[in-house]
Amino acid sequence: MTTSYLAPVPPPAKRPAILGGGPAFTEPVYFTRPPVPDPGRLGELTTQIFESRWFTNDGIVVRQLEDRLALRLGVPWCAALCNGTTALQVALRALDLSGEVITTPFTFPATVHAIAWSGLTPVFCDIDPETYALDAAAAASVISERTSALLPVHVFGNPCDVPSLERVARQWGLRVIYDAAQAFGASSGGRGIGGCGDLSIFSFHATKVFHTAEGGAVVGRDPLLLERVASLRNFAIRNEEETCGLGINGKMSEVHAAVGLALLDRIDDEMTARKRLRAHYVERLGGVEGLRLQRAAPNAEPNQAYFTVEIDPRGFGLTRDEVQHALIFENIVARRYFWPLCSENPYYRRLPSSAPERLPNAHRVASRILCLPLYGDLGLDDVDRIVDALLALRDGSTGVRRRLAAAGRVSSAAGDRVKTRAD
Ligand code: T4K
Repeated sequence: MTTSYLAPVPPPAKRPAILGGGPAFTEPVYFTRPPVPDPGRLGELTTQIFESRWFTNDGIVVRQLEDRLALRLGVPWCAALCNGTTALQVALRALDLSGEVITTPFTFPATVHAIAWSGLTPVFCDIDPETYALDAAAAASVISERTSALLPVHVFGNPCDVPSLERVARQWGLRVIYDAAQAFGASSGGRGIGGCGDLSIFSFHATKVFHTAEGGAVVGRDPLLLERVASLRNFAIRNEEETCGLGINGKMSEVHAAVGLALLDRIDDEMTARKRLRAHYVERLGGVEGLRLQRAAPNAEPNQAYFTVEIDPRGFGLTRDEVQHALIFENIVARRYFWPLCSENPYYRRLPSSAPERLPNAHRVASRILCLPLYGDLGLDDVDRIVDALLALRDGSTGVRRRLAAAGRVSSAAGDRVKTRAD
Protein backbone atom coordinates (compact mmCIF):
# COMPACT_ATOMS: atom_id res chain seq x y z
CA MET A 1 0.00 0.00 0.00
CA THR A 2 1.30 3.45 -0.91
CA THR A 3 1.90 5.61 2.12
CA SER A 4 1.47 9.35 1.97
CA TYR A 5 4.58 11.50 2.22
CA LEU A 6 2.39 14.47 3.10
CA ALA A 7 2.07 15.46 6.74
CA PRO A 8 -1.37 14.30 7.97
CA VAL A 9 -3.67 16.92 9.43
CA PRO A 10 -6.17 15.02 11.58
CA PRO A 11 -9.09 15.15 11.71
CA PRO A 12 -10.18 15.34 8.05
CA ALA A 13 -11.75 18.68 7.07
CA LYS A 14 -15.44 18.41 7.77
CA ARG A 15 -15.93 22.15 7.87
CA PRO A 16 -14.56 23.85 4.74
CA ALA A 17 -11.35 25.80 5.38
CA ILE A 18 -12.88 28.81 3.66
CA LEU A 19 -15.53 28.79 6.41
CA GLY A 20 -12.97 28.56 9.20
CA GLY A 21 -12.24 24.82 9.35
CA GLY A 22 -8.67 23.47 9.26
CA PRO A 23 -7.22 22.96 5.77
CA ALA A 24 -7.19 19.43 4.37
CA PHE A 25 -3.39 19.64 3.85
CA THR A 26 -0.62 21.65 5.46
CA GLU A 27 1.16 22.22 2.14
CA PRO A 28 -0.12 22.65 -1.42
CA VAL A 29 -1.10 19.40 -3.09
CA TYR A 30 -0.85 19.98 -6.82
CA PHE A 31 -3.07 18.34 -9.40
CA THR A 32 -0.01 16.72 -10.90
CA ARG A 33 3.59 16.04 -9.87
CA PRO A 34 6.35 14.42 -11.90
CA PRO A 35 7.71 10.99 -11.05
CA VAL A 36 11.40 11.19 -10.14
CA PRO A 37 14.13 9.21 -11.95
CA ASP A 38 16.34 6.73 -10.11
CA PRO A 39 19.17 9.01 -8.83
CA GLY A 40 21.84 6.27 -8.93
CA ARG A 41 21.07 5.34 -12.53
CA LEU A 42 20.89 9.01 -13.52
CA GLY A 43 24.30 9.60 -11.90
CA GLU A 44 25.85 6.73 -13.88
CA LEU A 45 24.41 8.00 -17.14
CA THR A 46 25.43 11.63 -16.62
CA THR A 47 28.97 10.54 -15.62
CA GLN A 48 29.12 8.55 -18.85
CA ILE A 49 27.94 11.61 -20.82
CA PHE A 50 30.43 13.94 -19.15
CA GLU A 51 33.32 11.52 -19.68
CA SER A 52 32.45 11.12 -23.34
CA ARG A 53 31.98 14.89 -23.76
CA TRP A 54 29.17 14.12 -26.18
CA PHE A 55 26.09 16.12 -25.15
CA THR A 56 23.82 16.15 -28.18
CA ASN A 57 23.61 15.49 -31.96
CA ASP A 58 22.99 11.79 -32.47
CA GLY A 59 24.43 10.63 -29.15
CA ILE A 60 24.21 7.10 -27.81
CA VAL A 61 22.01 7.86 -24.78
CA VAL A 62 19.29 9.32 -27.02
CA ARG A 63 19.57 6.26 -29.26
CA GLN A 64 19.26 3.91 -26.28
CA LEU A 65 16.19 5.79 -25.10
CA GLU A 66 14.62 5.63 -28.57
CA ASP A 67 15.13 1.86 -28.73
CA ARG A 68 13.68 1.34 -25.24
CA LEU A 69 10.71 3.58 -25.98
CA ALA A 70 9.91 1.89 -29.30
CA LEU A 71 9.76 -1.43 -27.43
CA ARG A 72 7.74 0.01 -24.55
CA LEU A 73 5.27 1.72 -26.87
CA GLY A 74 5.01 -1.25 -29.26
CA VAL A 75 6.02 0.73 -32.36
CA PRO A 76 8.69 -0.01 -35.00
CA TRP A 77 10.43 3.32 -34.45
CA CYS A 78 10.60 6.27 -32.10
CA ALA A 79 12.42 9.54 -32.84
CA ALA A 80 13.17 11.60 -29.72
CA LEU A 81 12.75 15.36 -29.94
CA CYS A 82 13.27 18.38 -27.70
CA ASN A 83 9.56 18.75 -26.82
CA GLY A 84 6.08 17.71 -27.87
CA THR A 85 5.31 20.96 -29.70
CA THR A 86 8.30 20.59 -32.02
CA ALA A 87 7.38 16.92 -32.44
CA LEU A 88 3.97 18.04 -33.72
CA GLN A 89 5.51 20.57 -36.11
CA VAL A 90 7.97 18.00 -37.44
CA ALA A 91 5.22 15.38 -37.85
CA LEU A 92 3.03 17.83 -39.78
CA ARG A 93 5.92 18.71 -42.10
CA ALA A 94 7.01 15.09 -42.53
CA LEU A 95 3.59 14.34 -44.01
CA ASP A 96 3.89 17.32 -46.37
CA LEU A 97 0.41 18.58 -45.55
CA SER A 98 -1.36 21.58 -47.01
CA GLY A 99 -4.62 23.46 -46.50
CA GLU A 100 -6.74 22.59 -43.48
CA VAL A 101 -6.23 20.26 -40.54
CA ILE A 102 -9.24 19.25 -38.43
CA THR A 103 -8.63 19.29 -34.71
CA THR A 104 -10.22 19.78 -31.30
CA PRO A 105 -10.53 23.05 -29.40
CA PHE A 106 -10.43 21.10 -26.11
CA THR A 107 -6.67 20.67 -25.83
CA PHE A 108 -3.50 22.37 -24.66
CA PRO A 109 -2.71 25.36 -26.94
CA ALA A 110 0.36 23.58 -28.41
CA THR A 111 -1.81 21.30 -30.58
CA VAL A 112 -3.38 24.17 -32.49
CA HIS A 113 -0.31 26.40 -32.47
CA ALA A 114 1.71 23.66 -34.17
CA ILE A 115 -0.84 23.56 -37.00
CA ALA A 116 -0.81 27.35 -37.43
CA TRP A 117 3.01 27.62 -37.15
CA SER A 118 3.18 25.10 -39.99
CA GLY A 119 1.26 27.47 -42.28
CA LEU A 120 -1.83 25.25 -42.10
CA THR A 121 -5.35 26.30 -41.12
CA PRO A 122 -6.81 24.65 -38.03
CA VAL A 123 -10.47 23.73 -38.36
CA PHE A 124 -12.14 23.10 -35.02
CA CYS A 125 -14.80 20.49 -34.58
CA ASP A 126 -16.79 19.46 -31.54
CA ILE A 127 -15.85 16.79 -29.00
CA ASP A 128 -17.63 13.72 -27.75
CA PRO A 129 -19.43 14.76 -24.54
CA GLU A 130 -18.36 11.60 -22.67
CA THR A 131 -14.74 10.99 -23.75
CA TYR A 132 -13.94 14.66 -24.57
CA ALA A 133 -12.11 13.50 -27.71
CA LEU A 134 -12.62 14.71 -31.28
CA ASP A 135 -15.98 13.38 -32.39
CA ALA A 136 -15.63 11.34 -35.59
CA ALA A 137 -19.06 12.31 -37.00
CA ALA A 138 -18.45 15.99 -36.23
CA ALA A 139 -15.04 15.73 -37.91
CA ALA A 140 -16.61 14.21 -41.03
CA SER A 141 -19.10 17.08 -41.17
CA VAL A 142 -16.37 19.76 -41.48
CA ILE A 143 -14.25 18.08 -44.17
CA SER A 144 -13.75 20.30 -47.24
CA GLU A 145 -11.73 19.99 -50.43
CA ARG A 146 -8.91 21.78 -48.56
CA THR A 147 -8.73 19.24 -45.71
CA SER A 148 -5.53 17.21 -45.67
CA ALA A 149 -5.46 15.66 -42.21
CA LEU A 150 -7.09 14.97 -38.86
CA LEU A 151 -5.22 15.84 -35.67
CA PRO A 152 -7.14 14.23 -32.79
CA VAL A 153 -5.87 14.40 -29.20
CA HIS A 154 -5.95 11.55 -26.66
CA VAL A 155 -7.03 14.05 -24.07
CA PHE A 156 -6.02 13.40 -20.43
CA GLY A 157 -4.39 10.17 -21.67
CA ASN A 158 -7.78 8.78 -22.63
CA PRO A 159 -7.59 7.32 -26.16
CA CYS A 160 -9.91 8.67 -28.86
CA ASP A 161 -12.37 6.43 -30.64
CA VAL A 162 -9.56 5.35 -32.99
CA PRO A 163 -11.57 2.95 -35.24
CA SER A 164 -14.24 5.61 -36.00
CA LEU A 165 -11.68 8.32 -36.73
CA GLU A 166 -9.69 6.00 -38.98
CA ARG A 167 -12.83 5.07 -40.90
CA VAL A 168 -13.43 8.75 -41.61
CA ALA A 169 -9.79 9.25 -42.64
CA ARG A 170 -9.85 6.25 -44.99
CA GLN A 171 -13.14 7.29 -46.56
CA TRP A 172 -11.84 10.79 -47.36
CA GLY A 173 -8.18 9.94 -48.01
CA LEU A 174 -6.91 11.99 -45.07
CA ARG A 175 -3.72 11.62 -43.06
CA VAL A 176 -4.01 11.17 -39.29
CA ILE A 177 -1.56 12.50 -36.72
CA TYR A 178 -2.50 11.68 -33.14
CA ASP A 179 -1.50 14.10 -30.43
CA ALA A 180 -0.63 11.52 -27.78
CA ALA A 181 1.27 14.14 -25.74
CA GLN A 182 -0.53 13.02 -22.56
CA ALA A 183 -1.07 9.37 -23.47
CA PHE A 184 2.20 7.53 -22.78
CA GLY A 185 1.39 3.87 -22.13
CA ALA A 186 -2.29 4.10 -23.11
CA SER A 187 -3.73 1.62 -25.61
CA SER A 188 -6.67 1.19 -27.93
CA GLY A 189 -8.05 -2.16 -29.05
CA GLY A 190 -5.08 -3.90 -27.38
CA ARG A 191 -2.42 -2.01 -29.34
CA GLY A 192 -0.15 0.69 -27.98
CA ILE A 193 -1.56 4.11 -28.71
CA GLY A 194 1.54 5.14 -30.68
CA GLY A 195 0.81 2.55 -33.36
CA CYS A 196 -2.35 4.34 -34.54
CA GLY A 197 -2.61 6.66 -37.54
CA ASP A 198 0.21 7.79 -39.82
CA LEU A 199 2.20 9.33 -36.98
CA SER A 200 1.74 9.99 -33.27
CA ILE A 201 3.55 12.44 -31.06
CA PHE A 202 4.31 12.30 -27.35
CA SER A 203 5.35 15.01 -24.91
CA PHE A 204 7.94 14.13 -22.31
CA HIS A 205 7.45 17.35 -20.37
CA ALA A 206 7.89 17.08 -16.59
CA THR A 207 4.12 17.08 -16.10
CA LYS A 208 3.70 13.84 -18.06
CA VAL A 209 3.40 10.28 -16.74
CA PHE A 210 6.76 9.54 -18.41
CA HIS A 211 9.12 12.47 -18.89
CA THR A 212 12.62 13.66 -19.68
CA ALA A 213 12.11 17.07 -17.93
CA GLU A 214 11.55 18.58 -21.40
CA GLY A 215 11.25 16.32 -24.41
CA GLY A 216 9.00 14.63 -26.89
CA ALA A 217 8.90 12.07 -29.65
CA VAL A 218 7.40 11.25 -33.01
CA VAL A 219 6.55 7.57 -33.47
CA GLY A 220 5.27 5.65 -36.44
CA ARG A 221 5.41 2.55 -38.57
CA ASP A 222 6.58 3.71 -42.00
CA PRO A 223 10.43 3.66 -42.21
CA LEU A 224 10.41 6.39 -44.88
CA LEU A 225 8.65 8.70 -42.44
CA LEU A 226 11.33 7.96 -39.83
CA GLU A 227 13.97 9.13 -42.30
CA ARG A 228 12.07 12.36 -42.88
CA VAL A 229 11.45 12.99 -39.21
CA ALA A 230 15.12 12.31 -38.36
CA SER A 231 16.25 14.73 -41.06
CA LEU A 232 13.73 17.47 -40.22
CA ARG A 233 14.66 17.49 -36.51
CA ASN A 234 18.31 18.10 -37.50
CA PHE A 235 17.86 21.16 -39.77
CA ALA A 236 17.26 18.82 -42.77
CA ILE A 237 21.03 18.39 -43.00
CA ARG A 238 21.72 15.36 -45.17
CA ASN A 239 25.51 15.42 -44.97
CA GLU A 240 28.35 17.93 -44.79
CA GLU A 241 27.58 19.17 -48.27
CA GLU A 242 23.80 18.91 -48.58
CA THR A 243 20.86 20.38 -46.69
CA CYS A 244 17.59 19.33 -48.19
CA GLY A 245 14.19 20.65 -46.97
CA LEU A 246 12.89 23.00 -44.27
CA GLY A 247 14.37 21.53 -41.11
CA ILE A 248 14.50 22.77 -37.57
CA ASN A 249 16.52 22.10 -34.42
CA GLY A 250 14.30 19.53 -32.72
CA LYS A 251 16.98 17.36 -31.15
CA MET A 252 16.84 15.92 -27.65
CA SER A 253 20.02 16.30 -25.58
CA GLU A 254 21.88 13.39 -23.99
CA VAL A 255 21.16 14.69 -20.47
CA HIS A 256 17.41 14.81 -21.13
CA ALA A 257 17.56 11.29 -22.55
CA ALA A 258 19.41 10.17 -19.39
CA VAL A 259 16.52 11.45 -17.25
CA GLY A 260 14.16 9.34 -19.38
CA LEU A 261 16.28 6.18 -19.19
CA ALA A 262 16.62 6.54 -15.42
CA LEU A 263 12.86 6.92 -15.10
CA LEU A 264 11.65 4.29 -17.51
CA ASP A 265 11.93 1.34 -15.10
CA ARG A 266 9.73 3.18 -12.61
CA ILE A 267 6.90 3.97 -14.99
CA ASP A 268 4.88 0.78 -14.60
CA ASP A 269 4.77 1.36 -10.82
CA GLU A 270 3.71 4.97 -11.40
CA MET A 271 0.89 3.88 -13.71
CA THR A 272 -0.27 1.14 -11.36
CA ALA A 273 -0.38 3.59 -8.44
CA ARG A 274 -2.39 6.09 -10.49
CA LYS A 275 -4.84 3.41 -11.56
CA ARG A 276 -5.48 2.49 -7.94
CA LEU A 277 -5.94 6.10 -6.92
CA ARG A 278 -8.31 6.73 -9.81
CA ALA A 279 -10.36 3.67 -8.88
CA HIS A 280 -10.67 5.09 -5.36
CA TYR A 281 -11.77 8.49 -6.67
CA VAL A 282 -14.36 6.77 -8.88
CA GLU A 283 -15.64 4.68 -5.99
CA ARG A 284 -16.11 7.79 -3.83
CA LEU A 285 -17.30 10.28 -6.46
CA GLY A 286 -18.99 8.06 -9.04
CA GLY A 287 -22.57 8.55 -7.85
CA VAL A 288 -22.34 12.09 -6.48
CA GLU A 289 -25.07 14.37 -7.83
CA GLY A 290 -23.72 17.19 -9.96
CA LEU A 291 -20.42 15.43 -10.78
CA ARG A 292 -19.60 13.58 -14.00
CA LEU A 293 -16.46 11.65 -14.78
CA GLN A 294 -14.69 11.23 -18.13
CA ARG A 295 -15.60 7.97 -19.92
CA ALA A 296 -13.11 5.81 -21.80
CA ALA A 297 -13.83 5.11 -25.48
CA PRO A 298 -14.77 1.48 -26.30
CA ASN A 299 -11.75 -0.87 -25.97
CA ALA A 300 -9.53 1.96 -24.80
CA GLU A 301 -7.16 1.69 -21.85
CA PRO A 302 -6.27 5.17 -20.52
CA ASN A 303 -2.97 5.90 -18.75
CA GLN A 304 -4.47 7.97 -15.89
CA ALA A 305 -2.53 11.10 -16.82
CA TYR A 306 -5.13 13.26 -15.06
CA PHE A 307 -8.24 12.77 -12.96
CA THR A 308 -11.01 15.17 -13.91
CA VAL A 309 -14.53 15.89 -12.73
CA GLU A 310 -17.21 17.87 -14.54
CA ILE A 311 -19.10 20.01 -12.06
CA ASP A 312 -22.70 20.87 -12.86
CA PRO A 313 -23.59 23.77 -10.56
CA ARG A 314 -27.29 22.84 -10.57
CA GLY A 315 -26.60 19.45 -9.05
CA PHE A 316 -23.52 20.29 -6.98
CA GLY A 317 -24.55 23.66 -5.61
CA LEU A 318 -21.31 25.44 -6.61
CA THR A 319 -19.76 26.34 -9.94
CA ARG A 320 -16.49 24.81 -11.06
CA ASP A 321 -14.68 28.12 -10.46
CA GLU A 322 -16.13 28.42 -6.97
CA VAL A 323 -14.95 24.90 -6.17
CA GLN A 324 -11.47 25.58 -7.53
CA HIS A 325 -11.15 28.78 -5.49
CA ALA A 326 -12.49 27.22 -2.31
CA LEU A 327 -10.13 24.22 -2.67
CA ILE A 328 -7.15 26.57 -2.57
CA PHE A 329 -8.05 27.25 1.08
CA GLU A 330 -7.70 23.50 1.63
CA ASN A 331 -4.23 23.61 0.00
CA ILE A 332 -5.63 21.58 -2.88
CA VAL A 333 -4.45 23.01 -6.19
CA ALA A 334 -6.89 21.93 -8.88
CA ARG A 335 -6.67 23.12 -12.52
CA ARG A 336 -9.28 24.05 -15.12
CA TYR A 337 -7.79 22.09 -18.03
CA PHE A 338 -8.69 22.96 -20.81
CA TRP A 339 -10.30 26.28 -20.24
CA PRO A 340 -10.50 28.57 -22.08
CA LEU A 341 -10.88 26.57 -25.28
CA CYS A 342 -8.26 27.08 -28.00
CA SER A 343 -11.02 28.44 -30.24
CA GLU A 344 -11.44 31.32 -27.74
CA ASN A 345 -7.86 32.52 -28.23
CA PRO A 346 -8.26 35.84 -30.12
CA TYR A 347 -5.74 34.54 -32.67
CA TYR A 348 -8.16 31.76 -33.68
CA ARG A 349 -11.49 33.33 -32.82
CA ARG A 350 -11.83 34.82 -36.30
CA LEU A 351 -12.00 31.31 -37.81
CA PRO A 352 -15.53 30.29 -38.84
CA SER A 353 -15.01 26.96 -37.06
CA SER A 354 -14.44 28.82 -33.74
CA ALA A 355 -18.08 29.90 -33.52
CA PRO A 356 -19.30 28.69 -30.08
CA GLU A 357 -22.59 27.41 -31.54
CA ARG A 358 -20.57 24.86 -33.54
CA LEU A 359 -18.78 23.61 -30.43
CA PRO A 360 -21.49 23.12 -27.79
CA ASN A 361 -20.00 20.06 -26.11
CA ALA A 362 -16.53 21.59 -25.94
CA HIS A 363 -17.91 24.77 -24.37
CA ARG A 364 -19.98 22.88 -21.83
CA VAL A 365 -17.12 20.60 -20.76
CA ALA A 366 -14.54 23.44 -20.66
CA SER A 367 -16.79 25.50 -18.38
CA ARG A 368 -17.26 22.62 -15.92
CA ILE A 369 -14.04 20.61 -15.91
CA LEU A 370 -11.65 20.48 -12.98
CA CYS A 371 -8.48 18.38 -12.60
CA LEU A 372 -8.03 17.02 -9.09
CA PRO A 373 -4.69 15.78 -7.75
CA LEU A 374 -3.48 12.50 -9.24
CA TYR A 375 0.10 11.23 -9.15
CA GLY A 376 1.84 8.11 -7.91
CA ASP A 377 3.15 9.54 -4.62
CA LEU A 378 -0.35 10.29 -3.34
CA GLY A 379 -1.88 7.82 -0.92
CA LEU A 380 -5.45 6.54 -0.80
CA ASP A 381 -5.82 8.55 2.41
CA ASP A 382 -4.87 11.70 0.49
CA VAL A 383 -7.61 10.94 -2.04
CA ASP A 384 -10.03 10.51 0.87
CA ARG A 385 -9.06 13.91 2.24
CA ILE A 386 -9.50 15.53 -1.17
CA VAL A 387 -12.91 13.92 -1.62
CA ASP A 388 -13.94 14.83 1.92
CA ALA A 389 -12.94 18.45 1.29
CA LEU A 390 -14.89 18.50 -1.97
CA LEU A 391 -18.00 17.05 -0.38
CA ALA A 392 -17.70 19.43 2.57
CA LEU A 393 -17.80 22.32 0.09
CA ARG A 394 -20.95 20.90 -1.45
CA ASP A 395 -22.56 20.49 1.96
CA GLY A 396 -21.69 24.04 2.92
CA SER A 397 -22.31 25.49 -0.53
CA THR A 398 -24.48 28.44 0.56
CA GLY A 399 -21.92 29.74 3.04
CA VAL A 400 -19.02 28.97 0.68
CA ARG A 401 -20.61 30.96 -2.14
CA ARG A 402 -21.33 33.87 0.18
CA ARG A 403 -17.76 33.90 1.52
CA LEU A 404 -16.28 33.75 -1.99
CA ALA A 405 -18.50 36.57 -3.17
CA ALA A 406 -17.47 38.69 -0.17
CA ALA A 407 -13.78 38.01 -0.83
CA GLY A 408 -14.03 38.99 -4.51
CA ARG A 409 -11.42 37.23 -6.64
CA VAL A 410 -9.48 34.67 -4.64
CA SER A 411 -5.74 35.30 -4.40
CA SER A 412 -3.16 32.71 -5.36
CA ALA A 413 -1.74 32.60 -1.83
CA ALA A 414 -1.75 28.81 -1.71
CA GLY A 415 1.05 28.70 -4.23
CA ASP A 416 -0.46 28.17 -7.66
CA ARG A 417 -1.51 30.58 -10.33
CA VAL A 418 -5.26 30.65 -10.67
CA LYS A 419 -5.51 31.25 -14.39
CA THR A 420 -8.42 33.40 -15.42
CA ARG A 421 -9.72 34.55 -18.75
CA ALA A 422 -8.08 37.92 -18.08
CA ASP A 423 -4.66 36.23 -17.74
N1 T4K B 1 -0.31 18.54 -26.93
C1 T4K B 1 -0.92 18.36 -25.75
C2 T4K B 1 -2.26 17.71 -25.72
C3 T4K B 1 -0.30 18.76 -24.56
O1 T4K B 1 -0.92 18.56 -23.36
C4 T4K B 1 0.99 19.34 -24.62
C5 T4K B 1 1.65 19.77 -23.40
C6 T4K B 1 1.61 19.48 -25.88
C7 T4K B 1 0.92 19.07 -27.02
C8 T4K B 1 2.95 20.10 -26.04
O2 T4K B 1 3.98 19.34 -25.42
P1 T4K B 1 5.34 20.13 -24.88
O3 T4K B 1 5.84 20.97 -26.00
O4 T4K B 1 4.95 20.91 -23.66
O5 T4K B 1 6.28 18.98 -24.58
C9 T4K B 1 1.93 21.95 -18.80
C10 T4K B 1 3.09 21.55 -19.68
O6 T4K B 1 4.07 22.59 -19.80
C11 T4K B 1 2.73 21.05 -21.03
O7 T4K B 1 3.80 20.25 -21.47
C12 T4K B 1 1.49 20.17 -21.00
N2 T4K B 1 1.02 19.78 -22.32
C13 T4K B 1 0.36 20.86 -20.26
C14 T4K B 1 -0.87 19.99 -20.19
O8 T4K B 1 0.80 21.15 -18.94
P2 T4K B 1 1.11 24.24 -17.73
O9 T4K B 1 1.53 25.63 -18.06
O10 T4K B 1 -0.35 24.01 -17.55
O11 T4K B 1 1.92 23.61 -16.52
P3 T4K B 1 2.36 24.27 -15.11
O12 T4K B 1 3.71 24.85 -15.21
O13 T4K B 1 1.27 25.14 -14.64
O14 T4K B 1 2.48 22.95 -14.21
C15 T4K B 1 1.33 22.22 -13.83
C16 T4K B 1 1.56 21.61 -12.46
O15 T4K B 1 2.55 20.62 -12.56
C17 T4K B 1 2.04 22.58 -11.39
O16 T4K B 1 0.95 23.15 -10.73
C18 T4K B 1 2.86 21.71 -10.47
C19 T4K B 1 3.35 20.58 -11.37
N3 T4K B 1 4.78 20.69 -11.78
C20 T4K B 1 5.12 21.36 -12.93
C21 T4K B 1 6.42 21.40 -13.34
C22 T4K B 1 6.84 22.12 -14.61
C23 T4K B 1 5.72 20.10 -10.99
O17 T4K B 1 5.40 19.53 -9.94
N4 T4K B 1 7.04 20.12 -11.40
C24 T4K B 1 7.43 20.74 -12.56
O18 T4K B 1 8.64 20.72 -12.90
O19 T4K B 1 1.63 23.32 -18.94
